[in-house]
Amino acid sequence: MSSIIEDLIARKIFNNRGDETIEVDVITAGGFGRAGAPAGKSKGKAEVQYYPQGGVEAAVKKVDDLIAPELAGLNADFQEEIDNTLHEIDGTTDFKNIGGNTAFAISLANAEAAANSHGLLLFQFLGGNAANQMPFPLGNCITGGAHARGKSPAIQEYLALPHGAESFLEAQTANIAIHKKIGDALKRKSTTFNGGKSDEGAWIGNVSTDDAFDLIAKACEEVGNEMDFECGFGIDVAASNFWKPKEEKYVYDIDGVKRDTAEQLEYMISLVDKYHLAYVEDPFHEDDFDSFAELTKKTKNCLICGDDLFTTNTERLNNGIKINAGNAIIIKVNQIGTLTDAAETIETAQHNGYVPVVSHRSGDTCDWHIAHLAVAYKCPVIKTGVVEGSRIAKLNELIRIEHFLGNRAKMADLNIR
Ligand code: 2PG
Ligand code: MG
Repeated sequence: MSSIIEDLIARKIFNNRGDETIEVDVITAGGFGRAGAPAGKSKGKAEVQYYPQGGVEAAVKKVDDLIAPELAGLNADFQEEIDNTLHEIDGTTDFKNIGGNTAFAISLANAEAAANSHGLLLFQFLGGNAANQMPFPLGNCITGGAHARGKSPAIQEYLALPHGAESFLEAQTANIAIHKKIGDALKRKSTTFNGGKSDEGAWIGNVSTDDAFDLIAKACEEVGNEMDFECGFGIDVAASNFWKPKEEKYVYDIDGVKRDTAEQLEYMISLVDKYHLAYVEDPFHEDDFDSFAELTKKTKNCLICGDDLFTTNTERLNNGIKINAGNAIIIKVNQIGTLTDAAETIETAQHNGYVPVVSHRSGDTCDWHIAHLAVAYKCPVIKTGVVEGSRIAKLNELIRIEHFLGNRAKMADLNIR
Protein backbone atom coordinates (compact mmCIF):
# COMPACT_ATOMS: atom_id res chain seq x y z
CA MET A 1 0.00 0.00 0.00
CA SER A 2 2.14 2.81 -1.29
CA SER A 3 -0.32 5.54 -0.21
CA ILE A 4 -0.15 4.80 3.53
CA ILE A 5 0.91 7.95 5.37
CA GLU A 6 4.18 7.52 7.23
CA ASP A 7 4.78 11.04 8.49
CA LEU A 8 3.92 14.72 8.29
CA ILE A 9 6.59 17.39 8.52
CA ALA A 10 5.58 21.01 9.10
CA ARG A 11 7.70 24.14 8.99
CA LYS A 12 7.45 27.91 8.95
CA ILE A 13 8.28 29.52 5.60
CA PHE A 14 7.56 33.00 4.14
CA ASN A 15 5.14 34.24 1.51
CA ASN A 16 5.68 36.90 -1.18
CA ARG A 17 4.85 39.64 1.35
CA GLY A 18 7.54 38.39 3.70
CA ASP A 19 4.88 37.17 6.13
CA GLU A 20 5.22 33.86 7.93
CA THR A 21 3.17 30.96 6.63
CA ILE A 22 2.97 27.20 7.11
CA GLU A 23 4.29 24.52 4.78
CA VAL A 24 3.59 20.81 5.23
CA ASP A 25 5.18 17.70 3.71
CA VAL A 26 3.16 14.49 3.64
CA ILE A 27 5.28 11.37 3.26
CA THR A 28 3.63 8.13 2.22
CA ALA A 29 5.19 4.68 1.83
CA GLY A 30 5.60 5.35 -1.89
CA GLY A 31 5.28 9.07 -2.42
CA PHE A 32 5.56 12.64 -1.25
CA GLY A 33 3.52 15.87 -1.34
CA ARG A 34 4.24 19.41 -0.21
CA ALA A 35 1.98 22.45 0.12
CA GLY A 36 2.37 25.99 1.47
CA ALA A 37 -0.58 28.11 2.59
CA PRO A 38 -1.48 31.53 1.14
CA ALA A 39 -3.02 34.54 2.91
CA GLY A 40 -5.52 37.23 1.96
CA LYS A 41 -5.30 40.93 2.67
CA SER A 42 -8.89 41.78 1.78
CA LYS A 43 -10.48 38.91 3.67
CA GLY A 44 -14.14 38.01 3.92
CA LYS A 45 -15.41 37.99 7.47
CA ALA A 46 -16.89 34.49 7.05
CA GLU A 47 -13.48 32.94 6.25
CA VAL A 48 -12.07 30.35 8.65
CA GLN A 49 -9.35 31.40 11.12
CA TYR A 50 -5.91 31.02 9.54
CA TYR A 51 -3.96 30.04 12.66
CA PRO A 52 -4.48 28.99 16.24
CA GLN A 53 -3.47 31.35 18.99
CA GLY A 54 0.33 31.61 18.81
CA GLY A 55 0.40 31.89 15.01
CA VAL A 56 2.42 29.79 12.58
CA GLU A 57 4.73 28.40 15.25
CA ALA A 58 1.82 27.13 17.30
CA ALA A 59 0.37 25.61 14.12
CA VAL A 60 3.63 23.77 13.37
CA LYS A 61 3.64 22.38 16.90
CA LYS A 62 0.05 21.17 16.51
CA VAL A 63 1.05 19.26 13.37
CA ASP A 64 4.00 17.66 15.18
CA ASP A 65 2.29 16.80 18.45
CA LEU A 66 -1.33 16.30 17.54
CA ILE A 67 -2.02 15.81 13.86
CA ALA A 68 0.92 13.75 12.52
CA PRO A 69 0.34 10.91 15.05
CA GLU A 70 -3.37 10.80 14.13
CA LEU A 71 -2.83 10.75 10.37
CA ALA A 72 0.08 8.31 10.34
CA GLY A 73 -1.18 4.91 9.17
CA LEU A 74 -4.16 6.34 7.25
CA ASN A 75 -4.41 6.01 3.48
CA ALA A 76 -3.74 9.28 1.61
CA ASP A 77 -6.01 8.07 -1.23
CA PHE A 78 -9.02 8.73 0.96
CA GLN A 79 -9.01 12.51 0.93
CA GLU A 80 -12.40 12.79 2.58
CA GLU A 81 -11.30 10.68 5.53
CA ILE A 82 -8.14 12.76 5.94
CA ASP A 83 -10.09 16.02 5.80
CA ASN A 84 -12.79 14.74 8.16
CA THR A 85 -10.07 13.74 10.60
CA LEU A 86 -8.73 17.30 10.46
CA HIS A 87 -12.21 18.62 11.30
CA GLU A 88 -12.51 16.14 14.17
CA ILE A 89 -9.13 17.02 15.63
CA ASP A 90 -10.00 20.72 15.40
CA GLY A 91 -13.51 20.40 16.79
CA THR A 92 -14.71 23.91 15.83
CA THR A 93 -16.59 25.25 12.82
CA ASP A 94 -13.91 27.73 11.77
CA PHE A 95 -10.65 25.81 12.40
CA LYS A 96 -9.88 27.98 15.41
CA ASN A 97 -7.88 25.22 17.12
CA ILE A 98 -5.54 23.94 14.45
CA GLY A 99 -5.88 26.81 11.95
CA GLY A 100 -7.50 26.81 8.51
CA ASN A 101 -4.13 27.34 6.86
CA THR A 102 -2.76 24.30 8.72
CA ALA A 103 -5.69 22.27 7.41
CA PHE A 104 -5.14 23.71 3.92
CA ALA A 105 -1.45 22.76 3.79
CA ILE A 106 -2.08 19.24 5.08
CA SER A 107 -5.07 18.68 2.80
CA LEU A 108 -3.28 19.79 -0.38
CA ALA A 109 0.00 18.04 0.52
CA ASN A 110 -2.00 14.87 1.16
CA ALA A 111 -3.70 15.03 -2.25
CA GLU A 112 -0.35 15.50 -3.93
CA ALA A 113 1.23 12.67 -1.94
CA ALA A 114 -1.60 10.35 -2.99
CA ALA A 115 -1.17 11.32 -6.64
CA ASN A 116 2.58 10.91 -6.38
CA SER A 117 2.20 7.48 -4.74
CA HIS A 118 0.35 6.37 -7.88
CA GLY A 119 2.86 7.98 -10.22
CA LEU A 120 0.24 10.52 -11.35
CA LEU A 121 0.12 14.29 -11.63
CA LEU A 122 -2.31 15.93 -9.22
CA PHE A 123 -4.86 16.93 -11.88
CA GLN A 124 -4.89 13.38 -13.26
CA PHE A 125 -5.37 11.86 -9.84
CA LEU A 126 -8.22 14.21 -8.89
CA GLY A 127 -9.87 14.57 -12.29
CA GLY A 128 -9.16 11.28 -14.02
CA ASN A 129 -9.08 10.91 -17.79
CA ALA A 130 -11.85 13.45 -18.27
CA ALA A 131 -9.61 16.25 -17.01
CA ASN A 132 -8.47 17.88 -20.25
CA GLN A 133 -10.08 21.30 -20.07
CA MET A 134 -7.90 24.38 -19.64
CA PRO A 135 -9.13 27.45 -17.71
CA PHE A 136 -8.98 31.02 -18.98
CA PRO A 137 -6.54 33.15 -16.97
CA LEU A 138 -8.12 36.16 -15.25
CA GLY A 139 -5.13 38.42 -14.65
CA ASN A 140 -4.76 41.47 -12.43
CA CYS A 141 -3.26 44.41 -14.37
CA ILE A 142 -4.07 47.53 -12.32
CA THR A 143 -4.66 47.59 -8.60
CA GLY A 144 -6.27 49.82 -6.02
CA GLY A 145 -8.21 49.38 -2.78
CA ALA A 146 -6.68 47.34 0.01
CA HIS A 147 -3.96 46.05 -2.32
CA ALA A 148 -2.42 49.47 -3.04
CA ARG A 149 -0.67 52.00 -0.88
CA GLY A 150 -1.20 55.70 -1.42
CA LYS A 151 -3.72 57.24 -3.80
CA SER A 152 -5.34 54.84 -6.23
CA PRO A 153 -8.83 53.77 -7.32
CA ALA A 154 -11.15 52.24 -4.70
CA ILE A 155 -11.77 49.29 -7.04
CA GLN A 156 -9.24 46.64 -6.03
CA GLU A 157 -8.44 44.91 -9.32
CA TYR A 158 -8.74 45.53 -13.06
CA LEU A 159 -8.47 42.08 -14.62
CA ALA A 160 -7.80 40.96 -18.19
CA LEU A 161 -9.80 37.96 -19.44
CA PRO A 162 -8.80 36.90 -22.98
CA HIS A 163 -11.85 34.73 -23.52
CA GLY A 164 -11.37 34.35 -27.27
CA ALA A 165 -8.02 32.55 -26.93
CA GLU A 166 -7.72 29.05 -28.32
CA SER A 167 -5.09 27.78 -25.92
CA PHE A 168 -3.91 28.57 -22.42
CA LEU A 169 -0.51 29.59 -23.71
CA GLU A 170 -2.11 32.01 -26.15
CA ALA A 171 -4.33 33.43 -23.39
CA GLN A 172 -1.43 33.96 -21.00
CA THR A 173 0.62 35.52 -23.82
CA ALA A 174 -2.22 38.01 -24.35
CA ASN A 175 -2.41 38.83 -20.63
CA ILE A 176 1.32 39.53 -20.50
CA ALA A 177 1.03 41.84 -23.53
CA ILE A 178 -1.94 43.68 -21.96
CA HIS A 179 -0.07 44.07 -18.66
CA LYS A 180 3.01 45.46 -20.49
CA LYS A 181 0.96 47.90 -22.56
CA ILE A 182 -0.74 49.26 -19.45
CA GLY A 183 2.65 49.77 -17.76
CA ASP A 184 3.89 51.72 -20.78
CA ALA A 185 0.71 53.79 -20.92
CA LEU A 186 0.92 54.63 -17.21
CA LYS A 187 4.48 55.81 -17.71
CA ARG A 188 3.42 58.11 -20.55
CA LYS A 189 0.41 59.36 -18.60
CA SER A 190 1.92 60.24 -15.24
CA THR A 191 5.27 61.72 -14.29
CA THR A 192 4.88 60.32 -10.76
CA PHE A 193 4.44 56.71 -11.94
CA ASN A 194 7.53 54.81 -10.85
CA GLY A 195 6.70 51.28 -11.97
CA GLY A 196 5.32 50.23 -8.59
CA LYS A 197 3.43 46.94 -8.45
CA SER A 198 1.19 45.26 -5.90
CA ASP A 199 1.86 41.97 -4.11
CA GLU A 200 0.07 40.34 -7.06
CA GLY A 201 2.23 42.07 -9.66
CA ALA A 202 -0.45 44.53 -10.84
CA TRP A 203 0.50 48.14 -11.57
CA ILE A 204 -0.20 50.73 -8.89
CA GLY A 205 -1.04 54.00 -10.60
CA ASN A 206 -2.20 57.29 -9.14
CA VAL A 207 -5.06 57.47 -11.64
CA SER A 208 -8.80 58.01 -11.37
CA THR A 209 -11.23 55.12 -11.54
CA ASP A 210 -12.28 56.16 -15.06
CA ASP A 211 -8.69 56.46 -16.27
CA ALA A 212 -7.94 52.94 -15.03
CA PHE A 213 -10.95 51.66 -17.03
CA ASP A 214 -9.81 53.46 -20.15
CA LEU A 215 -6.24 52.14 -19.80
CA ILE A 216 -7.25 48.49 -19.58
CA ALA A 217 -9.99 48.83 -22.22
CA LYS A 218 -7.51 50.26 -24.72
CA ALA A 219 -4.80 47.69 -23.94
CA CYS A 220 -7.27 44.80 -24.31
CA GLU A 221 -8.58 46.17 -27.60
CA GLU A 222 -5.08 46.61 -29.04
CA VAL A 223 -3.88 43.17 -27.96
CA GLY A 224 -7.14 41.63 -29.19
CA ASN A 225 -6.53 43.18 -32.62
CA GLU A 226 -2.89 42.15 -32.69
CA MET A 227 -3.61 38.56 -31.66
CA ASP A 228 -6.88 38.31 -33.55
CA PHE A 229 -9.15 37.10 -30.76
CA GLU A 230 -11.34 38.73 -28.18
CA CYS A 231 -9.69 40.02 -25.02
CA GLY A 232 -12.29 41.07 -22.48
CA PHE A 233 -11.78 42.38 -19.01
CA GLY A 234 -13.45 42.77 -15.66
CA ILE A 235 -13.02 44.03 -12.11
CA ASP A 236 -12.81 42.88 -8.52
CA VAL A 237 -14.53 45.75 -6.75
CA ALA A 238 -13.88 44.22 -3.29
CA ALA A 239 -16.62 46.59 -2.17
CA SER A 240 -16.63 45.55 1.51
CA ASN A 241 -13.39 47.46 1.87
CA PHE A 242 -14.87 50.85 1.01
CA TRP A 243 -18.43 50.39 2.22
CA LYS A 244 -18.96 52.65 5.22
CA PRO A 245 -21.80 51.04 7.19
CA LYS A 246 -22.49 54.10 9.33
CA GLU A 247 -23.06 56.32 6.31
CA GLU A 248 -24.40 53.43 4.23
CA LYS A 249 -22.26 54.60 1.33
CA TYR A 250 -19.51 53.27 -0.91
CA VAL A 251 -16.74 55.87 -0.72
CA TYR A 252 -14.64 56.39 -3.89
CA ASP A 253 -11.97 58.56 -2.30
CA ILE A 254 -9.84 59.27 -5.37
CA ASP A 255 -12.86 60.46 -7.36
CA GLY A 256 -14.44 62.38 -4.47
CA VAL A 257 -17.68 60.41 -4.94
CA LYS A 258 -19.94 58.53 -2.53
CA ARG A 259 -22.67 56.13 -3.66
CA ASP A 260 -25.53 54.60 -1.70
CA THR A 261 -26.69 51.06 -2.48
CA ALA A 262 -29.08 52.07 -5.27
CA GLU A 263 -26.46 54.33 -6.85
CA GLN A 264 -23.84 51.59 -6.59
CA LEU A 265 -26.18 49.24 -8.44
CA GLU A 266 -26.78 51.79 -11.20
CA TYR A 267 -23.05 52.50 -11.40
CA MET A 268 -22.17 48.81 -11.77
CA ILE A 269 -24.83 48.36 -14.48
CA SER A 270 -23.44 51.38 -16.34
CA LEU A 271 -19.88 50.00 -16.14
CA VAL A 272 -20.94 46.59 -17.47
CA ASP A 273 -22.74 48.34 -20.37
CA LYS A 274 -20.08 50.90 -21.19
CA TYR A 275 -17.05 48.60 -21.11
CA HIS A 276 -18.83 45.31 -21.96
CA LEU A 277 -17.36 43.92 -18.77
CA ALA A 278 -16.96 40.16 -18.83
CA TYR A 279 -16.52 39.85 -15.08
CA VAL A 280 -17.53 41.73 -11.92
CA GLU A 281 -16.47 40.40 -8.51
CA ASP A 282 -17.83 41.63 -5.17
CA PRO A 283 -19.62 44.72 -6.50
CA PHE A 284 -21.43 45.08 -3.14
CA HIS A 285 -20.43 44.47 0.44
CA GLU A 286 -20.31 40.90 1.70
CA ASP A 287 -23.78 40.73 3.24
CA ASP A 288 -25.74 42.38 0.45
CA PHE A 289 -27.04 39.28 -1.32
CA ASP A 290 -30.06 41.21 -2.65
CA SER A 291 -28.03 43.71 -4.65
CA PHE A 292 -26.01 40.85 -6.13
CA ALA A 293 -29.30 39.31 -7.27
CA GLU A 294 -30.47 42.62 -8.78
CA LEU A 295 -27.24 43.12 -10.71
CA THR A 296 -27.32 39.52 -11.97
CA LYS A 297 -30.87 40.06 -13.21
CA LYS A 298 -30.06 43.34 -14.93
CA THR A 299 -26.87 42.38 -16.78
CA LYS A 300 -26.09 39.93 -19.57
CA ASN A 301 -22.99 38.09 -20.75
CA CYS A 302 -21.11 39.04 -17.61
CA LEU A 303 -19.94 36.86 -14.74
CA ILE A 304 -21.19 38.36 -11.47
CA CYS A 305 -18.91 36.69 -8.98
CA GLY A 306 -19.01 36.38 -5.20
CA ASP A 307 -15.75 36.20 -3.25
CA ASP A 308 -16.18 37.76 0.21
CA LEU A 309 -19.91 37.12 -0.34
CA PHE A 310 -19.54 33.32 -0.44
CA THR A 311 -16.07 32.64 1.06
CA THR A 312 -16.03 29.20 -0.66
CA ASN A 313 -18.72 28.18 1.82
CA THR A 314 -21.51 25.87 0.58
CA GLU A 315 -24.00 27.28 3.05
CA ARG A 316 -23.40 30.87 1.96
CA LEU A 317 -23.47 29.77 -1.67
CA ASN A 318 -26.83 28.06 -1.11
CA ASN A 319 -28.18 31.32 0.32
CA GLY A 320 -27.12 33.01 -2.91
CA ILE A 321 -28.52 30.27 -5.14
CA LYS A 322 -31.98 30.68 -3.58
CA ILE A 323 -32.28 34.24 -4.90
CA ASN A 324 -29.92 34.02 -7.93
CA ALA A 325 -27.33 36.24 -6.31
CA GLY A 326 -24.47 36.14 -8.81
CA ASN A 327 -23.65 33.49 -11.41
CA ALA A 328 -20.03 32.77 -10.45
CA ILE A 329 -18.07 32.03 -7.28
CA ILE A 330 -14.45 32.49 -6.27
CA ILE A 331 -12.89 29.29 -4.94
CA LYS A 332 -10.10 29.85 -2.43
CA VAL A 333 -9.44 26.63 -0.55
CA ASN A 334 -7.98 28.43 2.45
CA GLN A 335 -11.22 30.38 2.94
CA ILE A 336 -12.85 27.12 3.98
CA GLY A 337 -9.88 24.93 5.04
CA THR A 338 -9.84 21.63 3.18
CA LEU A 339 -9.91 20.30 -0.36
CA THR A 340 -13.02 18.21 0.40
CA ASP A 341 -14.93 21.31 1.55
CA ALA A 342 -13.82 23.29 -1.50
CA ALA A 343 -14.68 20.41 -3.88
CA GLU A 344 -18.16 20.26 -2.36
CA THR A 345 -18.62 24.00 -2.96
CA ILE A 346 -17.44 23.62 -6.57
CA GLU A 347 -19.89 20.79 -7.11
CA THR A 348 -22.78 22.79 -5.65
CA ALA A 349 -21.81 25.73 -7.87
CA GLN A 350 -21.64 23.64 -11.04
CA HIS A 351 -24.86 21.85 -10.24
CA ASN A 352 -26.62 25.20 -10.00
CA GLY A 353 -25.07 26.84 -13.05
CA TYR A 354 -22.56 29.01 -11.17
CA VAL A 355 -19.10 29.32 -12.75
CA PRO A 356 -16.35 28.36 -10.26
CA VAL A 357 -13.29 30.63 -10.50
CA VAL A 358 -10.28 29.10 -8.74
CA SER A 359 -8.17 31.82 -7.17
CA HIS A 360 -4.82 32.66 -5.59
CA ARG A 361 -4.49 34.99 -2.59
CA SER A 362 -2.67 38.31 -2.64
CA GLY A 363 -0.20 36.82 -0.14
CA ASP A 364 0.97 33.61 -1.78
CA THR A 365 3.91 31.29 -2.35
CA CYS A 366 5.28 29.44 -5.37
CA ASP A 367 2.84 26.65 -4.54
CA TRP A 368 1.20 25.61 -7.83
CA HIS A 369 -1.63 23.35 -6.67
CA ILE A 370 -4.48 25.61 -7.77
CA ALA A 371 -3.36 25.15 -11.39
CA HIS A 372 -4.16 21.44 -11.02
CA LEU A 373 -7.41 22.08 -9.17
CA ALA A 374 -8.70 24.25 -12.02
CA VAL A 375 -8.10 21.46 -14.55
CA ALA A 376 -9.17 18.58 -12.29
CA TYR A 377 -12.47 20.19 -11.28
CA LYS A 378 -13.22 21.77 -14.68
CA CYS A 379 -13.20 25.36 -13.47
CA PRO A 380 -13.43 27.56 -16.59
CA VAL A 381 -11.49 30.46 -15.07
CA ILE A 382 -8.39 30.78 -12.88
CA LYS A 383 -7.61 34.08 -11.18
CA THR A 384 -3.91 34.18 -10.47
CA GLY A 385 -2.33 37.42 -11.66
CA VAL A 386 -0.24 37.94 -14.78
CA VAL A 387 3.33 38.35 -13.53
CA GLU A 388 5.21 38.05 -10.15
CA GLY A 389 6.84 34.88 -8.86
CA SER A 390 3.94 33.35 -6.95
CA ARG A 391 1.62 33.93 -9.94
CA ILE A 392 4.05 32.74 -12.59
CA ALA A 393 4.54 29.50 -10.61
CA LYS A 394 0.87 28.68 -11.18
CA LEU A 395 0.62 30.06 -14.72
CA ASN A 396 3.70 28.17 -15.90
CA GLU A 397 2.34 25.00 -14.31
CA LEU A 398 -0.79 25.41 -16.47
CA ILE A 399 1.42 25.80 -19.53
CA ARG A 400 3.11 22.53 -18.52
CA ILE A 401 -0.25 20.78 -18.04
CA GLU A 402 -1.43 21.97 -21.46
CA HIS A 403 1.82 20.77 -23.01
CA PHE A 404 1.50 17.44 -21.24
CA LEU A 405 -2.09 16.99 -22.51
CA GLY A 406 -1.00 17.74 -26.08
CA ASN A 407 -3.86 17.56 -28.57
CA ARG A 408 -6.23 16.30 -25.87
CA ALA A 409 -6.19 19.77 -24.27
CA LYS A 410 -9.10 22.10 -25.00
CA MET A 411 -10.15 25.45 -23.63
CA ALA A 412 -13.11 25.60 -21.25
CA ASP A 413 -16.54 26.70 -22.48
CA LEU A 414 -17.06 30.24 -21.31
CA ASN A 415 -20.10 31.82 -22.86
CA ILE A 416 -19.65 35.49 -22.16
CA ARG A 417 -19.48 36.87 -25.66
C1 2PG B 1 -9.33 38.92 -3.80
C2 2PG B 1 -7.96 38.45 -3.45
C3 2PG B 1 -7.08 37.96 -4.54
P1 2PG B 1 -6.96 38.69 -1.09
O1 2PG B 1 -9.90 39.80 -3.16
O2 2PG B 1 -9.93 38.35 -4.70
O3 2PG B 1 -6.89 38.85 -5.57
O4 2PG B 1 -7.33 39.26 -2.55
O5 2PG B 1 -6.15 37.48 -1.28
O6 2PG B 1 -6.20 39.84 -0.47
O7 2PG B 1 -8.25 38.41 -0.39
MG1 MG C 1 -11.89 39.29 -4.35
